[in-house]
Amino acid sequence: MAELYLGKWKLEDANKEMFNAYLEGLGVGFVTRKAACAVSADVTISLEGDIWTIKTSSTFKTYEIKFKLGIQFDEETADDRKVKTTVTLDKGVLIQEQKWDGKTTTIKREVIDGKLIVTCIIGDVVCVRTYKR
Ligand code: DKA
Repeated sequence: MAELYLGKWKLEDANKEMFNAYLEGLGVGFVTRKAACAVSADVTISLEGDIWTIKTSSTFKTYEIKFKLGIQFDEETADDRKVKTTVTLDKGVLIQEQKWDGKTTTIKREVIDGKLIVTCIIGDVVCVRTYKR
Protein backbone atom coordinates (compact mmCIF):
# COMPACT_ATOMS: atom_id res chain seq x y z
CA MET A 1 0.00 0.00 0.00
CA ALA A 2 2.68 2.54 1.07
CA GLU A 3 4.70 2.03 -2.11
CA LEU A 4 1.83 3.50 -4.15
CA TYR A 5 2.66 6.92 -2.69
CA LEU A 6 6.41 6.84 -2.83
CA GLY A 7 8.44 8.98 -5.23
CA LYS A 8 8.19 12.39 -6.80
CA TRP A 9 4.93 14.00 -7.89
CA LYS A 10 4.43 17.17 -9.92
CA LEU A 11 1.39 19.43 -9.62
CA GLU A 12 -0.78 18.93 -12.68
CA ASP A 13 -4.05 20.58 -11.87
CA ALA A 14 -5.12 22.97 -9.15
CA ASN A 15 -8.20 25.13 -8.79
CA LYS A 16 -6.59 28.45 -7.82
CA GLU A 17 -9.87 29.95 -6.64
CA MET A 18 -10.52 27.07 -4.24
CA PHE A 19 -6.89 26.96 -3.07
CA ASN A 20 -7.16 30.68 -2.33
CA ALA A 21 -10.40 30.03 -0.37
CA TYR A 22 -8.70 27.17 1.51
CA LEU A 23 -5.71 29.34 2.42
CA GLU A 24 -8.07 32.12 3.50
CA GLY A 25 -9.78 29.58 5.79
CA LEU A 26 -6.38 28.79 7.32
CA GLY A 27 -5.92 32.50 8.01
CA VAL A 28 -3.17 33.05 5.41
CA GLY A 29 -2.71 36.70 4.41
CA PHE A 30 -3.32 38.15 0.94
CA VAL A 31 0.28 38.38 -0.29
CA THR A 32 1.19 34.84 0.79
CA ARG A 33 -2.05 33.50 -0.73
CA LYS A 34 -1.28 35.12 -4.07
CA ALA A 35 2.27 33.73 -4.08
CA ALA A 36 1.18 30.22 -3.06
CA CYS A 37 -1.62 30.11 -5.66
CA ALA A 38 0.66 31.32 -8.46
CA VAL A 39 3.33 28.64 -8.26
CA SER A 40 3.59 25.00 -9.25
CA ALA A 41 4.82 22.44 -6.72
CA ASP A 42 6.55 19.08 -6.45
CA VAL A 43 5.78 16.61 -3.69
CA THR A 44 8.25 13.87 -2.79
CA ILE A 45 7.08 11.10 -0.49
CA SER A 46 9.50 8.64 1.06
CA LEU A 47 9.43 5.99 3.76
CA GLU A 48 12.40 4.71 5.79
CA GLY A 49 11.43 2.02 8.27
CA ASP A 50 8.27 3.45 9.78
CA ILE A 51 9.23 7.11 9.26
CA TRP A 52 7.44 8.88 6.44
CA THR A 53 8.72 12.10 4.85
CA ILE A 54 6.59 14.40 2.71
CA LYS A 55 8.61 17.17 1.10
CA THR A 56 6.82 19.92 -0.80
CA SER A 57 9.00 22.12 -3.03
CA SER A 58 8.08 25.24 -4.94
CA THR A 59 9.63 28.57 -5.80
CA PHE A 60 7.42 29.98 -3.03
CA LYS A 61 8.68 27.68 -0.28
CA THR A 62 10.15 24.24 0.40
CA TYR A 63 9.10 22.43 3.53
CA GLU A 64 8.93 18.89 4.78
CA ILE A 65 7.31 16.87 7.51
CA LYS A 66 8.56 13.63 9.05
CA PHE A 67 6.23 11.44 11.01
CA LYS A 68 5.17 8.01 12.19
CA LEU A 69 1.59 7.06 11.43
CA GLY A 70 -0.76 7.80 14.32
CA ILE A 71 1.82 9.68 16.43
CA GLN A 72 1.09 13.37 17.00
CA PHE A 73 3.96 15.80 16.34
CA ASP A 74 4.61 19.55 16.30
CA GLU A 75 4.55 20.97 12.78
CA GLU A 76 5.49 24.47 11.66
CA THR A 77 3.60 24.88 8.41
CA ALA A 78 4.70 26.63 5.20
CA ASP A 79 2.51 29.57 6.20
CA ASP A 80 4.11 29.63 9.67
CA ARG A 81 1.27 28.15 11.74
CA LYS A 82 2.40 26.11 14.73
CA VAL A 83 0.11 23.11 14.72
CA LYS A 84 -0.30 19.68 16.29
CA THR A 85 -0.35 17.18 13.44
CA THR A 86 -1.32 13.54 13.23
CA VAL A 87 -1.12 11.49 10.03
CA THR A 88 -2.97 8.20 9.65
CA LEU A 89 -3.43 5.76 6.80
CA ASP A 90 -7.03 4.63 6.49
CA LYS A 91 -8.28 2.43 3.65
CA GLY A 92 -5.56 3.65 1.32
CA VAL A 93 -5.95 7.33 2.21
CA LEU A 94 -3.15 9.20 3.96
CA ILE A 95 -4.94 11.63 6.27
CA GLN A 96 -3.06 14.57 7.78
CA GLU A 97 -4.93 16.42 10.51
CA GLN A 98 -3.61 19.74 11.82
CA LYS A 99 -4.99 21.38 14.96
CA TRP A 100 -4.23 24.90 16.19
CA ASP A 101 -6.10 27.76 17.91
CA GLY A 102 -9.30 25.72 18.10
CA LYS A 103 -9.23 25.11 14.34
CA THR A 104 -8.77 21.87 12.41
CA THR A 105 -7.81 21.25 8.81
CA THR A 106 -7.48 17.92 7.05
CA ILE A 107 -5.28 17.15 4.06
CA LYS A 108 -6.09 13.81 2.42
CA ARG A 109 -3.74 12.17 -0.06
CA GLU A 110 -4.78 9.19 -2.15
CA VAL A 111 -3.53 7.58 -5.33
CA ILE A 112 -6.24 7.11 -7.93
CA ASP A 113 -5.50 5.97 -11.49
CA GLY A 114 -1.79 6.65 -10.96
CA LYS A 115 -2.33 10.25 -9.79
CA LEU A 116 -1.86 11.70 -6.33
CA ILE A 117 -5.08 13.45 -5.36
CA VAL A 118 -4.60 15.95 -2.53
CA THR A 119 -7.82 17.17 -0.93
CA CYS A 120 -7.49 20.10 1.49
CA ILE A 121 -10.47 20.69 3.76
CA ILE A 122 -11.29 23.43 6.24
CA GLY A 123 -14.87 23.99 7.36
CA ASP A 124 -17.00 23.69 4.23
CA VAL A 125 -14.12 24.62 1.89
CA VAL A 126 -12.78 21.67 -0.11
CA CYS A 127 -9.85 22.17 -2.50
CA VAL A 128 -8.56 19.37 -4.72
CA ARG A 129 -5.05 19.42 -6.17
CA THR A 130 -3.90 16.71 -8.58
CA TYR A 131 -0.29 15.56 -8.99
CA LYS A 132 1.19 13.30 -11.66
CA ARG A 133 4.45 11.35 -11.67
C1 DKA B 1 -0.50 20.45 -1.47
O1 DKA B 1 0.27 19.61 -1.01
C2 DKA B 1 -1.24 21.41 -0.57
C3 DKA B 1 -1.15 21.12 0.89
C4 DKA B 1 -1.66 22.25 1.74
C5 DKA B 1 -0.64 23.33 1.93
C6 DKA B 1 -1.13 24.43 2.82
C7 DKA B 1 -0.06 25.41 3.19
C8 DKA B 1 0.22 26.40 2.10
C9 DKA B 1 1.12 27.48 2.54
C10 DKA B 1 0.88 28.81 1.90
O2 DKA B 1 -0.70 20.54 -2.68
